[in-house]
Amino acid sequence: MKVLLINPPLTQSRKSQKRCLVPLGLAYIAAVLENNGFPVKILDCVVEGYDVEEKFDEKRITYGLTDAQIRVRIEQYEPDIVGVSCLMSMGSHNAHRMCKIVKEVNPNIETVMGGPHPAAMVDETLHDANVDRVVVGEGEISMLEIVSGRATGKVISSPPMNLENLPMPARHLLPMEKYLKINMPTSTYAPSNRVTQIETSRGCSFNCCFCATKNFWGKWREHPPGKVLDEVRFLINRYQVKELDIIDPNFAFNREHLVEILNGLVGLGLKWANPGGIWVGGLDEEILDLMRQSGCYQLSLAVESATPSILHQVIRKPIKLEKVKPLVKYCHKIGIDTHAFFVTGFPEESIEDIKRNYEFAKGCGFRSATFNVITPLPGSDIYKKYPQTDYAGVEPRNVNIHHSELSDQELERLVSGFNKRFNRSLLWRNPRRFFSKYGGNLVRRRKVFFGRQ
Ligand code: B12
Ligand code: SF4
Repeated sequence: MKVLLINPPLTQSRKSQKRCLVPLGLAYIAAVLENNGFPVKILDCVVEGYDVEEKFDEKRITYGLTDAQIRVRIEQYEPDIVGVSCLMSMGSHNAHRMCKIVKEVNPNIETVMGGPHPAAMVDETLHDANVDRVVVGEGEISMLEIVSGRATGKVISSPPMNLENLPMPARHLLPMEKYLKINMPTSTYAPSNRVTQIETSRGCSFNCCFCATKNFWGKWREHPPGKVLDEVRFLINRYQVKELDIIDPNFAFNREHLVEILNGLVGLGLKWANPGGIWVGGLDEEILDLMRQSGCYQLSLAVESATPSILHQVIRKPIKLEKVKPLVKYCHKIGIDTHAFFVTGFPEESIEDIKRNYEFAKGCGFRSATFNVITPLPGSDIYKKYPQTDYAGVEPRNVNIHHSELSDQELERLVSGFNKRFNRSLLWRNPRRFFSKYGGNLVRRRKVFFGRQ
């Protein structure tokens, strides 16, 4: 049984920073299959075709290998099973296109789709005749069951794993040097030139209304710290990694786990960030000191809303707003840069509530901030209330839930104004920091305007 795992090309707004991340989920699945004696390859269309851009529509591009190139790869390898990853709803059309190409090459190849989007939209995904099966939840055990011929039915799921027994991701099946060279990790601010992704835990025990994590992964679970630190040392020795891009959804959830990992990182000479956003409730001065000592250069604080009723009753994030300003001040004192995440535009928010987010971010002294418009993502609780059909448009720049007092255009303009004003003011406050943060973005935009496309 030969298996090919595909990470499809990405579609995104022309204005967004392109990224190129190691598809860790596929690498974990591949490791489990290899350990059980199955031949497996990973085709990451993003890293292999990073410079190939196609117009998707007036506002968006798709980047990655072309369909013709992908077809050749499938023909050459002749797999029996192809697994296609579909993490983001806004990219689901690309995952479906991969399955179509597979079936055109050979209709006898079995296609399996997995990831948060198909797991949330099982029936719709299976409505596509090119998709034979959908995996719901973590893929390692389910894919092993499928490849071993033990799985029955079109929808396969397995209970959350004990991560202790999970092997290291099969990075040897990926062109690691290419990721390190392209150097477009999650962090816009990465100061190092050899940055790679790592996971130290899965899931989250909270259930913020806009997030798909809890419903997909279940409660927070740890990779044992000793195992994580072995993996870090391996990354340093094998790939000369200088910086970790920690992709955990809630890295600061369990203090004991966090402290053990941070203590292990001290002295290794690495830098790290957790750019997806850190839980404010897990931070205090003692932890921040340890974070700094262990190489943390930047924290993105997931504040979400400056209005307590929106934060606690609508969003359901357990944090205390009064903690934020002193934490930001302390971060700056010890040399950690700060970014803030807000999500706004809930129908329950008044215009004053929406504007309060901007003022709060300014008042706390954050160096930069992202204000997102509430996006009903498949897999999140809020999606059940506001289901969407045009997934390509379900992204935090677009208004997908109508506001009671503002038109869609007014809301979009207001929020995009926050982003521009807040981050542009950094240019005048601190030009050096502005260019170190946004230099990469500016280069990319120059390419959009003057170069390819
Ligand atoms: C890294 C990341 C990214 C990276 C890209 C990752 C990549 N390789 O393509 C970047 C930074 C580009 C990104 C961008 C966005 N992201 Co993102 N991202 C993540 C993040 C933090 C980690 C993904 C990861 O590596 N996980 C760890 C590995 C081990 O898990 P995994 O890849 O999911 O794989 C496991 C399972 O999903 C499953 N599986 C996956 N593929 C397959 C395939 C098969 C065949 C099988 C059987 C199983 C399977 O098994 C794997 C092992 O258990 C997740 C949250 C999270 N922690 O999972 C959000 C997440 C995937 N992102 C999300 C979102 C919303 C976005 C954005 C829209 C956000 C934005 N601000 O614009 C953009 C969209 C980008 C685009 N153009 O499409 C949502 C998706 C929800 C949804 N329904 O759309 C998530 C779930 C976070 C959330 N808020 O809930 N993201
Ligand atoms: S947004 Fe963060 S804290 Fe909230 S449920 Fe998702 S991962 Fe957990």
